[in-house]
Amino acid sequence: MTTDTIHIGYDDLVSLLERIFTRNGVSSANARILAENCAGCERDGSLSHGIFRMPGYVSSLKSGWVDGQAVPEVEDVGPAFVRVHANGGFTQPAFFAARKRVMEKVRETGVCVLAIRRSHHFSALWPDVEPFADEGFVALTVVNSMACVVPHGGKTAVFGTNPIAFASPRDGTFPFVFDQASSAIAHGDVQIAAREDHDLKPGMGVDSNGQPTTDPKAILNGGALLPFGGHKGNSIALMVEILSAALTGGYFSGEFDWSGHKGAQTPYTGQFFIVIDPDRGGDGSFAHRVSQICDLVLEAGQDRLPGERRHATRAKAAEAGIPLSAKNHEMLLALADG
Ligand code: NDP
Ligand code: PYC
Repeated sequence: MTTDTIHIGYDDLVSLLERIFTRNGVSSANARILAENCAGCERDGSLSHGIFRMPGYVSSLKSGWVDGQAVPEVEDVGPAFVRVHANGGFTQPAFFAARKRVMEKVRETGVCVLAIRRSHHFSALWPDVEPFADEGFVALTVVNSMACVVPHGGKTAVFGTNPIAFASPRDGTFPFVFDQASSAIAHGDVQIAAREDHDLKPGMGVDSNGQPTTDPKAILNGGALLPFGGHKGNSIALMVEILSAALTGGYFSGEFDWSGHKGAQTPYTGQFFIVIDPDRGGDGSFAHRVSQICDLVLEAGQDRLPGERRHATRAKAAEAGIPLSAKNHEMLLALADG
């Protein structure tokens, strides 16, 4: 094995990931969607949800916990409301199945809510909202995950790392997008820190005795994460449970039982979206106004806006290819051929 880095084109990475998914029982339509999503994360430098996740996808599929062949059922439940039953499959194919109907409703009514249930989300959220903003719409999404976050002042994990992502068009450049966990750190980054043997910053988690720790292994082995920002992040995490599970009809982060599926890693929960046409009834200045506030933030001294690092990484990958360590490339080849 070498320690060199190779550079792979986006399309080649998608094909390789697609092969891994189909080899592990995912239908070809679902495999394409998941491969594009995962390759997009790697290309943009969302490394906690790029190819790092492939062994987890495979392990969950092999355990029988998630149905790679699932065919989602889309239900039209109101002039501005779409529900999807994912039938135990991944969230992204369920989202794709509903996307056209959601867009039609946003064009018809100015707004649409999308509630997906009985679904597995194992990725970043920005790929779910950025395309709406590319088409001129504002989109917000939340998803709950697996119980590993203790409520503020609490003793046992109730919440998932419950991310929230928001996308808005703005003038003259790529959309404003942020995508962040409501825990102090994403679970994926704790796993990466444990693998690379480095400590976390203080304030991110507790050990199995509820004591603050910076050791990622202590968090992973019986410990838990904390919400970001104390009681304020706590309320966001709770809101995510309400929207992603109570409203959609999915499971809370601590409610599903995967103990009978050794190797299962994908949270079996729900996802909520709201998509808005910002120019409905307005004067058409929305994207310009968003640019104005973004400029004010930068002029006030913020280094950069969320999303800028991803887009810079994406631009670099378009020129030079997506960098993969030889070790990771070998890992993918082994999953594809092994
Ligand atoms: P980060 O803290 O890395 O980043 C959060 C957001 O802040 C990003 O939009 C990022 O933009 C932006 N940002 C980071 N640093 C700065 C800065 N200095 N100035 C301005 N903006 C900044 O994200 P998390 O670790 O909280 O989450 C990582 C990923 O994990 C997310 O994609 C999330 O969706 C995913 N996740 C998925 C879960 C699931 O259940 N599927 C559960 C939990 C997390 P940029 O990307 O450009 O750096
Ligand atoms: O990184 O916290 C995380 C996470 C949970 C589920 C998928 N990613």
